[in-house]
Amino acid sequence: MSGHVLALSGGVGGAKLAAGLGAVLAPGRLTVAVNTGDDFEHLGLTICPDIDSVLYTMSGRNDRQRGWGLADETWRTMEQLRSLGEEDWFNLGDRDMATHIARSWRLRQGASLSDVTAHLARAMGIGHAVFPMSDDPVRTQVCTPGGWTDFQRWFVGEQCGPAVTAVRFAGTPGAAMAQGFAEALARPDLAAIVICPSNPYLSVDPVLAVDGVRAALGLRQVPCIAVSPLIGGRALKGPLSKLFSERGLAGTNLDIAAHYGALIDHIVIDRTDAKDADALRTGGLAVTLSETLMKSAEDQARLARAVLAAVGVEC
Ligand code: FO1
Repeated sequence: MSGHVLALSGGVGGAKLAAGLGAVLAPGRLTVAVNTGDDFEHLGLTICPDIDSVLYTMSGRNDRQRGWGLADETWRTMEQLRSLGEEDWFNLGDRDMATHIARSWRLRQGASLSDVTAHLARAMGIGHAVFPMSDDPVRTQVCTPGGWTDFQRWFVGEQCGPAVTAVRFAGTPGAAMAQGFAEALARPDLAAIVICPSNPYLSVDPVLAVDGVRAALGLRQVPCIAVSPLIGGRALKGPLSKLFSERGLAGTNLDIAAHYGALIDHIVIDRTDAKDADALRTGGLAVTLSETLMKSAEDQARLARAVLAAVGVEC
């Protein structure tokens, strides 16, 4: 089957699969709806880390070593800000800063986040649609022993150190799906929905918390396939494995599948986790084993092809 593909993505890992899907699908066949729960205002700028990761990775500009931001980055503005006594816990590269300035300026002129993101995607030569999950502000907050904290303060400022007892998405309910996201979900030629290998609690749940998303996924007429962020039973980067243990969970693919429940029909897991396949199948899911590590653009495209083949979508 040909048709359109809708991908739900968070930052780094999700962005890599989004880039792979973008590379193997003809221009215009992919819509990526991106988590904006990580967004925040910093030094007068609107920062949208997951949108940035998706745009930079889909356009091949991302820094693979660091995992976020642009390749070939310099940090002179940051040094200068530090010397002026400004906050320096969140690093803004010189070239990356241009994205935040352009976004903030256009938002201040009255453009929506969808319009600004579409403009940035076009400017970066991306031939697919990239939308924020919502044009309304949604802010992920984590509850730690010190109380509720904004996501980036905990993630970058505290290096994910304090234990998390609860997560909330301020602005939900009440945040509407971005029009482009809602339109992609309703397309008559929609062939599949892909949940990218992002953190289910911190990156995918905010997307699912947007008004109408869970209901629309519940009524889907097409397969919804999730790609597990686990490799060898652990998240490669980020706090997912820590969050699992803080919840008293073993943190295997069974926990990922249980978390998504009836929202998914199919899961792609890494070959190193083949031992989980039988139990997942017994639970009613179709399972595809693949190499899910994405070190290069070729890896991204290979995994994208495996995901699309698993749900019978031609590329
Ligand atoms: N992540 C860090 O670990 N440290 C940083 O200083 C940092 C700065 C940053 C600036 C712009 C941007 O778009 C992303 C940035 N990130 C940084 C990544 C970001 O905090 C997280 O990777 C995501 O929010 C989680 O998906």
